[in-house]
Amino acid sequence: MKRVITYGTFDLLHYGHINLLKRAKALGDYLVVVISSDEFNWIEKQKKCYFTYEQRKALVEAVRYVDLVIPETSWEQKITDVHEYHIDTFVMGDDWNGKFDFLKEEGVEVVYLPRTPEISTTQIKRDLNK
Ligand code: C2G
Repeated sequence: MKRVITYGTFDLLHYGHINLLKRAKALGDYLVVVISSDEFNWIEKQKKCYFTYEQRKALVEAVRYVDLVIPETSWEQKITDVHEYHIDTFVMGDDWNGKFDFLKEEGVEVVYLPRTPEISTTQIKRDLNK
């Protein structure tokens, strides 16, 4: 059983997120998705989410590629997460390219996947405000 993990905010869930989750699941058999808590988003990423953590969790849990959703409350938890959940592969979109290579020292394969162009939560908000 190959276990994959990925992290994100996943606010206003869109096809770019789904494309990432689909490709992440294709790299193994079990996908853990770590969703940023409301506090983590605000304090660490200055992101104000439209949907609360619970709402974002419910949406991502409904995606067929996802097996488990847990909260992201710190930047540092990745190292403990990969051991606690016996992760083989860590996946992120390539806007994070190189940022998490330290996880290779934990024996984890680190994969950066191309982002889906044109779509983002920020773009959706911008378009809706026009
Ligand atoms: N993504 C993508 N294509 C898009 C938009 C997002 O592939 N058009 C990917 C991102 O690269 C990321 C995932 O979808 O891998 C989630 O994106 P966000 O919700 O924007 O996550 P982010 O705020 O980058 O949080 O500790 C890591 C952070 O929690 C990542």
